[in-house]
Amino acid sequence: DTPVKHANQYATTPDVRTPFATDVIEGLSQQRKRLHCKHLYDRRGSQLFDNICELPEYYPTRTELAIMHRYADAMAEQIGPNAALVELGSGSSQKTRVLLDHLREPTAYLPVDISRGHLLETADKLRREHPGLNIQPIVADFTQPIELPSSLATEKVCVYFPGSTIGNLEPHDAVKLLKNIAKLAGNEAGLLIGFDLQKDHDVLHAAYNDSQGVTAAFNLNLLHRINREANGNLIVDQFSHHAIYNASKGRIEISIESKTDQTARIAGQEFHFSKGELIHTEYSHKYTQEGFANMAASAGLTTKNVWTDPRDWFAVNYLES
Ligand code: AVJ
Repeated sequence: DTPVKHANQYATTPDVRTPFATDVIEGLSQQRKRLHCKHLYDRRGSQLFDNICELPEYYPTRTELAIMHRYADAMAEQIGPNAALVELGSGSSQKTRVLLDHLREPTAYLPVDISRGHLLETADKLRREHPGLNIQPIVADFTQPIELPSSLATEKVCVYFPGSTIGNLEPHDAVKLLKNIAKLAGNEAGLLIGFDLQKDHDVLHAAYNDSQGVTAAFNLNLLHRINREANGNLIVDQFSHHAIYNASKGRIEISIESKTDQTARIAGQEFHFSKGELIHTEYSHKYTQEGFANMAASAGLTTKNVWTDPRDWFAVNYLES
């Protein structure tokens, strides 16, 4: 007789855990609870982030897009012909379309993203728009060293890293990532990167505390994900979105706040949350142009060109090693 199997082995075998559940448990076991921001971008999270980009208060996406429209020709000129374009954290690749439309005979486009479904969908869409282009999506976490297909060994590579995604990383990790990029692209390393600039604190605060609550839904979606994928029983209504600008660190600090004293089970383990306790989920660093150039220099990258918008709210830089 075959023994009856349990529907969910993770519920009954706490030692067998998915990488996601392991990460969640590790983060929630810390003195200061934290959840890695990469986990915000499941399918639903990626959709919600796309919605954030449309919000009236969320200026970064449309500001960067305007910079791309205005200077894509100059950027293409700077990058030069016959480059393979590697995009990190490609999301819905909106800005990439602008760049690809201006690049001179790009040899390939390799979007790298952690959200598989989202990545493959956008790759398909782009294939229809650029039928001649060699498009090779790579499902990967770009904070880990990235391996490119060996077919690119001799190509000139330009890494495109838009969206101020680098702002998620603390300076030490940002430098590590920039070093990885410099290595990845070999001798002819090129990096086109977009990052958010320091500005009026009210503008920053509003961008991460929108009136429609989309940013809150994006942040709290992580709790739903834990319930679904790590066998949690968190009551999401008993938590709230929290985002403040830390001026001395030049960053928005996003957390999930517990509204009450409460206990929950996740992957067979119990966690206590005190009223007012914060679970850190994401940083969004805001730079000065000079500060960014210094950080890049410490990773061995030289700033070759700088493009910005009329209000100096966002910057796109081209760097080489
Ligand atoms: C994707 C990291 C650029 O920091 O502005 C937006 C993420 N989180 N609203 C940002 C985010 C909440 C976003 N990045």
